Amino acid sequence: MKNICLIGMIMLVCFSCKTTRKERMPVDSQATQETVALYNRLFDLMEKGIMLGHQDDPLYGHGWYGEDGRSDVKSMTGDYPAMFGFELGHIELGAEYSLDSVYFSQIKKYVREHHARGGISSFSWHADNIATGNSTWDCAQDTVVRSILPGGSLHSNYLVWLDRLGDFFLDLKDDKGVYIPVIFRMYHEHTGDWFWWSSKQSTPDEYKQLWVMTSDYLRNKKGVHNLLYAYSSSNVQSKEHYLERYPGDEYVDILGFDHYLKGRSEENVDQYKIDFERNIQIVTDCAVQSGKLPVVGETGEESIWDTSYFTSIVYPIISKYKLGWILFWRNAWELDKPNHYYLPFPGHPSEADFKKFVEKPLILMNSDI
Ligand code: BMA
Repeated sequence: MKNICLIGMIMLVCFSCKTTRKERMPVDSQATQETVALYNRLFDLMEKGIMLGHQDDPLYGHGWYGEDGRSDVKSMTGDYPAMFGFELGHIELGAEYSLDSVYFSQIKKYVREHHARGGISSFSWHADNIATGNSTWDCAQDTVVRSILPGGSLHSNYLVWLDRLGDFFLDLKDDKGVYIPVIFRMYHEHTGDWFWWSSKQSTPDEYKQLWVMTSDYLRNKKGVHNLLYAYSSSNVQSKEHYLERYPGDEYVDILGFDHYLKGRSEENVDQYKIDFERNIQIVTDCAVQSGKLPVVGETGEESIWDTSYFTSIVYPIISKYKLGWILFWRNAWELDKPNHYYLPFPGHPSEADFKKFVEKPLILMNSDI
């Protein structure tokens, strides 16, 4: 009898552990079953390692544009990154292509292909400034967010933009017509001051309202239920700083930050290491407390001057933490941006270092997931 009780108790404990592990629910209570599965898979994958992400990876790279099947990462390592980042800027205008001259139809195609081989896609959105008609970086006013909130003069115009955004997500379906779950890292780097939604351009309360309005509209009005929502600050100093504009646990699934190594001096490298690690510490602490997934939303060193950047700067820091992924920014194809790349390409002096980084068992590529 005693033994039976003991076995029963063990089974109960195991069962409840299993159910707790399976019970991670995204903030959208109507999230599709594939979206719930993706959220849980992300936590499982985090136990295995850190996924490599690269912005716009299959669309173009250093010195090429629109060559089906090509990727700078694949050319060097033989595999795609586990995660693709994509950019939606200008979807709000009803344009056919993004601010980086990429057709949205091509983005959908690569999301589908990547999904079919087990890969994951994440989206950023450099939306234009609706008040001036200028770019996302037009941040001379501190009234744009206020004007698009309910009651604001541009509210209804902005809802048209959200309609177009929502329609894009609703068009992400696999060949059986099932919605493909993706990550939406919206209104990113908001603790900086270079976007119209940033810290000098809106109050914390306005930013939170913007977040809530956007996700409520996508979920409840547009019926978009294939998104996981990622919150991604820029470089922050403390937990309080990180959470100052946080819309709340019921609106965010994933916690991240964006921070870059800028400049070639030793001093800058040292400062980057300190800032990068502090941000990882803040994000992982907050994520553990709230049960969210911690990630590095964006990072990199433009042109990768430091030929041991990946193995001697990034790896020693990230390998101390549990992180869902680390996403490196794009390798621009534009002829007027020859130095705008954040991962190497064949023949680049940092290629060998990047390959060593990717070969680490902790770094997960497409075939590892
Ligand atoms: C920035 C730069 C820009 C680009 C924008 C959106 O960081 O790469 O050239 O237009 O992201 O992708």
